[in-house]
Amino acid sequence: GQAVPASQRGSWSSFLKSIASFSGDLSSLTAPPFILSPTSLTEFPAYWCERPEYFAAIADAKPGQDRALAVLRWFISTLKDQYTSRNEELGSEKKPLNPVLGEVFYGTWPDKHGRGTTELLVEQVSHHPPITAYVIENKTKGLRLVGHNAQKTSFSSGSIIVKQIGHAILTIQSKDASQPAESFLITLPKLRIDGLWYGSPYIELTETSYIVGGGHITTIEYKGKGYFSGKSHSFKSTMVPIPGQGGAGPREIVVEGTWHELSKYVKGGAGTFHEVHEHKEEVDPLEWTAELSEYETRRLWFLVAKGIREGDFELASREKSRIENEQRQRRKDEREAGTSWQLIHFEHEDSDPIYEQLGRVAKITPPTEDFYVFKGNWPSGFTKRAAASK
Ligand code: 0T9
Repeated sequence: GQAVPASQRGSWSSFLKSIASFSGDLSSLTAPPFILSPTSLTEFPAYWCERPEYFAAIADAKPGQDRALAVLRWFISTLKDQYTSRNEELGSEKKPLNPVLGEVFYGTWPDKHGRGTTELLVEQVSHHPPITAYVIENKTKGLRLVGHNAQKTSFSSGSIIVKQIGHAILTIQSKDASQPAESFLITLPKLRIDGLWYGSPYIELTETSYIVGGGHITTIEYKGKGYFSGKSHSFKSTMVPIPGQGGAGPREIVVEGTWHELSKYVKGGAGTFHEVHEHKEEVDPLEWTAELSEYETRRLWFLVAKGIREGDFELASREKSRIENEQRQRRKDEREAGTSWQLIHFEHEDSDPIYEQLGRVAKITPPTEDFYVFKGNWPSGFTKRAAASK
């Protein structure tokens, strides 16, 4: 464990032992201070849009294969931020703060070069197990991404294996209002967390994820060192027309490369498919107005995050315990009153017809998944801000 501070070696090795003998919800295990991140998982959905121009470009692409390629390009453009940014900014993967039930995060990316404003709304819809639901919307472009995330973790030969549960549905409003909206199903890759022994964990993506819609199925295979290209963070995506819905264009498009740097067409096209540039735009959080909940993530975790950032772990752990005790008390009060916590922005459904329909086409398993439907109730802070920026 070279990366582990000498005073925390013991607690790191007992943390690793508890991971190894444990499977399920890792978020509830207590980890040594050096590995704690000051950011809650409710902020993670912002990674879907740190390069808002690629999101907006989906609406501008011609329906069919061009649009399916635009969705793939946007998806690939998000992976570097989703899976390597903590390493780049904090030195290694870190353990995020475990959101409380009802925790929310709201933010925007400004309009630039006519791409439209993009809005983000996130709500923690379950604490045990942790489930985060989100919406990302660009109204100017008629784009809306709705999804939810949970994880199942296990331990295998020194690595943490994370199966992502949940999916996202991207809806594109047609410019011709009489035409129906188009939907894409996006599934999520599996993760392996390596480097634990040395105290410098990092993520590698493994297995397969899918994008289905626009008449096409894209299968994305992920490999680490020593496979397609011998490089870390490699992928190979294969796009084929949905049988009977192909339309014009080459039959099969294959792209290969690394998701954090450069990928190229190897079939059905030529040259660069996508190069990840350094310029990303972090989301601009809505201010804590009185109207925003006391559970706004940066307000809720303010002192915990301060403690972690400034190395005042006594402050961090005292505040974290205060938040957790308050949660236990709330749940107890609800049980005694015979009430239960009501979701703010979402409604839970046991199945998702779009997942079922598009998933069947690509033979995605499981054949059905639950879903959190967005109620459409954006807080009015978004409208105020949009008006102010004009
Ligand atoms: C959705 C993403 C997800 C969330 C995180 C596994 C993980 C929690 C979930 C999957 C985002 O779109 C993408 C990126 C990173 C994922 C996290 C990495 C991580 O380590 C944590 C887990 C729960 C841990 O904190 C494990 C213990 C820790 C000491 C290892 C660094």
